[in-house]
Amino acid sequence: MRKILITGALGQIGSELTVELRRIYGANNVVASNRRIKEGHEKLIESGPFEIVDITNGKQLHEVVKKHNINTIINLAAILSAVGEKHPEQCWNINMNGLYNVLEVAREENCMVFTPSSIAAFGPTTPKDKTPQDTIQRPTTMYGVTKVAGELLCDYYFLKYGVDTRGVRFPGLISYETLPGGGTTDYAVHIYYDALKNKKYTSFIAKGTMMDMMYMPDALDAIIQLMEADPSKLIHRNAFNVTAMSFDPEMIAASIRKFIPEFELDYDVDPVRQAIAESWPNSLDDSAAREEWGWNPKYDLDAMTKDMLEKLKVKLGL
Ligand code: NAD
Ligand code: AKB
Repeated sequence: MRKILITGALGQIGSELTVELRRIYGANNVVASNRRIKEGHEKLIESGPFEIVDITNGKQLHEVVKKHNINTIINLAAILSAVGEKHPEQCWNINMNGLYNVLEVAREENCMVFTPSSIAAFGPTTPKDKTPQDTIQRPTTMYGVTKVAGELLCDYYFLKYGVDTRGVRFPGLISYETLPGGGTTDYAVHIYYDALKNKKYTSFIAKGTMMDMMYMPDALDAIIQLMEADPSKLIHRNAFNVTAMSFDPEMIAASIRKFIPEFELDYDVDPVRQAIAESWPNSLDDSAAREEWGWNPKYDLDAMTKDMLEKLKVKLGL
């Protein structure tokens, strides 16, 4: 029986993953945690056990793991790329020292650990198209540095201590439940809100900038499928390339125009986030994930746009 602790559970992924895991494993077997309570998450907090856990506080984390007999930690607490460039020291502390605490507690209490990596683990010298699973990883952001180091640290804990660590390199995730937490791919979420509210969006990412993306239901499937995968089949563990689509701002705008024909897109490019985007791949090769644990996303760009617009319309009361 799984007893799961989710760190950073009130973020973009955690707020939806908690609900899905509680549906599958039972509400009492999924402990949600975050370093602080965030407004708008009352329903989630009341739907099962919830604890305040700051992952940079190893003692607090350890106590909660012991209190709930946790055997699986899904570590979602992190600082993302754009915020990470504003606060590199905080990004290093949470993403690295926090992960170290998670792995140490997992080693002592015999827990499995799932930690997402990112397309940010690649850099400007990585092959840009169909980026292979095993390739050059020399990122130029603090976030990317923590993601590569995190992948290596997770491998180390598996090889040295036998901790069952697993992870995927997520692309930009698009969802309607919780806004993204300060990344470079966030434009691809904001565009849907503005399309519905104003029929117009000003992109901080330039025309022609291709990045991998994925709709949240597929991201949740990726986490659950990899967590449940037969360990004897896993060659890569930390971390698998996964993707569902690759587009630039013009392509997502064209998809939105299929549902809102008068939608307009213009640009006010942010040099910091644009430089980050340009250092990342255009598209990933995710064949290792497909071969080793059956990864197979369901949503392409138009299917995602249709669902996003329908769900957001209801959410925004439009
Ligand atoms: P998010 O920023 O939306 O949520 C992170 C959560 O962690 C927030 O609720 C925040 O309050 C919490 N947090 C921050 N510091 C903490 C600490 N010290 N202790 C405990 N909680 C803390 O992030 P997300 O989008 O849900 O991402 C989760 C993971 O997935 C991260 O590792 C991120 O790098 C990775 N990822 C996300 C995306 C994406 O597009 N969302 C893409 C690739 C990888
Ligand atoms: C970000 O833009 O920082 C994240 C990511 C791709 O890791 N969405």
